Amino acid sequence: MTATALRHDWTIKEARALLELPFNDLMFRAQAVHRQYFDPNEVQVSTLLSIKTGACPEDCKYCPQSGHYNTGLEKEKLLEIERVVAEAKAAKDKGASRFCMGAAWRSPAKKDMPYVLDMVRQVKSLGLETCMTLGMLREDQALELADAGLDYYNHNLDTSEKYYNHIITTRTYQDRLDTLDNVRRAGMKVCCGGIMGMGEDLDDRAGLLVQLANLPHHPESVPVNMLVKVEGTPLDNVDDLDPFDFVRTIAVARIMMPESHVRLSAGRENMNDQMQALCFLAGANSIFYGEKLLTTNNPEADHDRELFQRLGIRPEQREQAHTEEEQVEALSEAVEYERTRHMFYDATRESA
Ligand code: SAM
Ligand code: DTB
Ligand code: SF4
Repeated sequence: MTATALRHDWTIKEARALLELPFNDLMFRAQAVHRQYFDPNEVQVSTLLSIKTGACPEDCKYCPQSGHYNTGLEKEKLLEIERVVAEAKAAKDKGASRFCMGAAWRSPAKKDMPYVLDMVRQVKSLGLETCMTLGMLREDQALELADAGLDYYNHNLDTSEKYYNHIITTRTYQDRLDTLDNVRRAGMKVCCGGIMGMGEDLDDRAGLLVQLANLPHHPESVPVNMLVKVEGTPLDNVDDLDPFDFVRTIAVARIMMPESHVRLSAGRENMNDQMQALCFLAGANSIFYGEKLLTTNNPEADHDRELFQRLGIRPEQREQAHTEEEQVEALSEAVEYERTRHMFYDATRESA
């Protein structure tokens, strides 16, 4: 079978037609595409940590961390590097392959960059993939992060261009596209998606998917978040999205961006196991794992392990999961193994 070709010329009409397919037809098509590019029983696992919490100058209406709304959130300064590294180690021990660090900034300040770059280097040296989401990036900042070894940068478009102004007024859609361009040109992988359930209509969901799929390169990672409604934010009382419409969005993301990891992101705490299983069937193959997202709750790690087991899902292993230390250890184990074989000539020993 020839693999579905990657396209960058999707129209809203096409995306909308996919979203409106009979549910079973859509699931069948999404699963067929998924199997051309991925092992259907593997899901990538990332853990999130908020490295700077609250008091954000932006006014994103969904966000508990915006300083414009009173959500009762406790603010925190930039975390110390040792604390971040300890959290990353714990995430790795629990089975995460990627560690994502998020800061409630409009963009990183000059004084914070050296700390952030050090965090990237130290977390990476543990053998984890690294991801950061720090707000808007200039070209020079993106290059610095890439040089430090940052693998992924997360920056979401959140919704369609048409609905965007209803959700955020302190930065434009074009600002977001510019950051994505800077990240891509610096050579990092792009993590970019959006939020469903903010009162958007079908055309807005189609519009977001078209924006993502028509980028010059599809984002390697596409987080699809279900709005987590937080008291004190303007979207606290918005109507619930039909859960099937959420699953449909995942399926259409899978069809339009067949090579990307589609992440079933925020909102799993309010989804039952059956709904999550439908999302995996629709082609989601990545999750956030660990009890906390940035500031809100995520399912218990034990519950996710059990769900994976019940569904026969394995956590995806990263291709090069080895730190320098692990490589040296693996090499000395190999030498030790050879030492025990009679054909091995050991120049470090005197001949018998
Ligand atoms: N300040 C940076 C930025 O906005 O780019 C990084 C952190 S921000 C919290 C990262 C993303 O989290 C947002 O773009 C949004 O898509 C998602 N997010 C924030 N609050 C959310 C909520 N209540 N429900 C679902 N997703 C949310
Ligand atoms: C993304 O798309 N979702 C994550 C991550 N990227 C940074 C964040 C979800 C945040 C949910 C609200 C909170 O916990 O504060
Ligand atoms: Fe700030 Fe990011 Fe929250 Fe917007 S989404 S208010 S930029 S932390």
